[in-house]
Amino acid sequence: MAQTLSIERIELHHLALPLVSPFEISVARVTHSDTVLVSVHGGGLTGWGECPATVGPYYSYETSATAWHILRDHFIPAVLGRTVARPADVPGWMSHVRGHPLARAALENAVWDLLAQARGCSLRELLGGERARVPVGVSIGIQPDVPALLETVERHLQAGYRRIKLKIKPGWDVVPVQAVRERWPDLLLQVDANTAYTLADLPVMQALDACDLLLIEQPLHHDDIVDHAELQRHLRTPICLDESIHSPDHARWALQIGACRVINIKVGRVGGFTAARRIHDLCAEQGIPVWCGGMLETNVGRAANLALASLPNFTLPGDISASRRYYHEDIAEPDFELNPDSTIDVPAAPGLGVRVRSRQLHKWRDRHEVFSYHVS
Ligand code: OSB
Ligand code: MG
Repeated sequence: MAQTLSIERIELHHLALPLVSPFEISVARVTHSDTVLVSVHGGGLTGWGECPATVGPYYSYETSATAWHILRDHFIPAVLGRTVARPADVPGWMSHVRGHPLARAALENAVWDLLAQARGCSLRELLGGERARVPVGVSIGIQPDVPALLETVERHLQAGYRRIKLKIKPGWDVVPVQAVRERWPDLLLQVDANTAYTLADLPVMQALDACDLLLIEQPLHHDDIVDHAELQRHLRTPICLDESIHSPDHARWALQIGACRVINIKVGRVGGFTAARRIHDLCAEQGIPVWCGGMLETNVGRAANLALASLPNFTLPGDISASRRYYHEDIAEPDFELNPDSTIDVPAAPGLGVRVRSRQLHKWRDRHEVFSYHVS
């Protein structure tokens, strides 16, 4: 398509937005978002992207501070002032920088939003997504004890979620998972260890294997695929990789050696929509189901996740819950609601289909920087 745009200005916005309730995973306890939003301005339009870094380098090595530095000093200078015709042009402009996928994705995805708006189509359409609503579940953090866990699961089932993911760690695994399984024998249930185990924990994994789980997510080291392949050979339950898959090549290598049978695609972790879509296509060719992971995003990142999850091979429910589960006052509107069939509607308005609430942005923004392109 001939529609091109000049990238005239890019802004960075850091937000510290308190979560409705703290979220605990094996490696960290999260109480608020530590998000960098990127806005890309051109042709009178503004595109948004979210970098959902965690408070410290716990999920990956990136933090909001490293993302800010890499965006300001490396990615933004490589993109500012360019003329863009297709969003898939953007990764090439940034390919000389190693790593930093969360930062990279935020900028690339903002350009996708901008170009979708310029063409008057939704991000879903620009990505080639097919579905107008996508199946979703809820991810439940580590709880203080089993009664609290059962109560939390019950509350989310009441709210309409039909798939539950439990965070586990050594000392919080077989007992709570068995308790949930006994209480709800037919529940679509899966677990996520966020890298907390080693091959020496095979007996724990075998006990979980008997719990009729949809999948076991990232049990072993964050940059391992070899031990995962060994573990998968001992389990009936599919292993799903999250932290270990950073690119289409990582996905191909993991599948080649049998390290997993399912992949969690997070658009940030793999560096943007271009890579995310490639992983989706690769998995589809190999008959490997994928699902869309979450990083406690604001509605900006949630809209992006919904557009991605509308692609046809996202057959398992995503970690994309209703807005009210995350923040009291989200930075963008409209809020996303859960449908009675445990789905969420994919935005149909142009671009991401959400609008940043400037009052909220100013209230929660604690750092802001503007980069303008001047022809010299
Ligand atoms: O491993 O999926 C994960 C949140 C922070 C870091 C890692 C993970 C998560 C989640 C959040 O599970 C799921 C959501 O956004 O609802
Ligand atoms: Mg995970």
